[in-house]
Amino acid sequence: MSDPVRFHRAITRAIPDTFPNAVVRSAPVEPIRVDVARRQHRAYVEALEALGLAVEVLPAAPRYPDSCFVEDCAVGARGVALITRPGVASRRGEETAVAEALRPHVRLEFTTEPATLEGGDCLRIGRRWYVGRSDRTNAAGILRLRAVFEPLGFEVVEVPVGRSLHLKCLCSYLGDGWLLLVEGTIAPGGFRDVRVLTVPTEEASAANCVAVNGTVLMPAGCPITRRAIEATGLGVRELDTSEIRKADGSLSCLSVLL
Ligand code: CIR
Repeated sequence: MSDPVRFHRAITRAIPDTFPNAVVRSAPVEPIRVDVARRQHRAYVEALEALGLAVEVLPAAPRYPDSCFVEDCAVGARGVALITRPGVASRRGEETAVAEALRPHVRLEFTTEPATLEGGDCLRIGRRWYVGRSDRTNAAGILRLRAVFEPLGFEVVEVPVGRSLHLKCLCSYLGDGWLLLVEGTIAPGGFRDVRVLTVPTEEASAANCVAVNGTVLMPAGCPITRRAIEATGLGVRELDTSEIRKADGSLSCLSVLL
């Protein structure tokens, strides 16, 4: 995990039959189609493989409807993974299988009550962690992140995310100093040493991208953001996320990258 946009391995987890019971902030207009969600997940795994990553797909865990969103279960850098404690009770326990998958590759640290922390709130840019203070990540969770990563040379910068689910619903780091950020949300000045690519409100879902080895995986159907990313010289590949989005997820939440 030495460079945030150079990765060689990904941990993912298959979509369970119970996926339609995922935690959502408002019920989708159309019900979640599990078969389509699985196809979209498979395309995501294949896209990571095509970018050179060894992808591990953990078996589905029907007891945890949200368990495909592995990003929330671990925060990793520099050979260490901090296993989180999710902010919603129904997701607690998902992190165990993710920890076991990471154990052969990194040193594990853990998060205990009363701390809550979710990986969707943790954005790494070089030697800084930006961490969203959200309904899912509390002050004790942020303290835990500091305790694990400051001794490794990281600065931890807290960012209020307002009513957003996670920090990474609003922004993604693409590498080369480029930060995607939804207009009118977090003040760009809150991020240091970056060049901001503004995502228009009507394409807000495009703010959650996955940058891997020079290519940006982005949600399909956001042409303004796509053109802005392409203008940086980075490669772009669009992925359909319609069913994942119905469960309040997007691309980054589907993997832990090492
Ligand atoms: C949840 O509410 O926890 C899930 N339905 C969605 C989690 C998405 N995670 C992420 O973006 N990191």
